Amino acid sequence: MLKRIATAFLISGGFAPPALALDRTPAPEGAQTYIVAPAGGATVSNPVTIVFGLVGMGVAPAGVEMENTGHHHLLVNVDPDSVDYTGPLEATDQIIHFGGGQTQVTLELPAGTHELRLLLGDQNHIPHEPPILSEPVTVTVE
Ligand SMILES: [Cu+2]
Repeated sequence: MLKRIATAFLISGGFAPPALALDRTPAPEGAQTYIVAPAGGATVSNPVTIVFGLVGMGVAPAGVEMENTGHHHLLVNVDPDSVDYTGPLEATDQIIHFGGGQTQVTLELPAGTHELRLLLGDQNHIPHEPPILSEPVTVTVE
């Protein structure tokens, strides 16, 4: 725990009062998330159904504290290096939360090529330590 606070302190590059720091949840060994569908390189048309896969953990809604669980976030054209893994994930057009515990979504994507990833968050929307981040899947929307 001390190590985690120290890491958060270093990454934030400033003063982060430990009393306010939310601990990151340790990821169980071997946990992985992945995009089941569409397949990488697929050309698809709207609406696009994206199916979320998770092994080594369970899905639980946001706000539910249960060991070895989390909820999915879909990253659309997000550089994973730009994500702040030390706190709650933002909710944007490109970082979509599935706090209800959903395991798939059907959505409209603009025509063009998109890079999709899944990132699991804990009950507080904070990525696990280490982050459970999928490999990217690139799709082209007609
Ligand atoms: Cu979330």
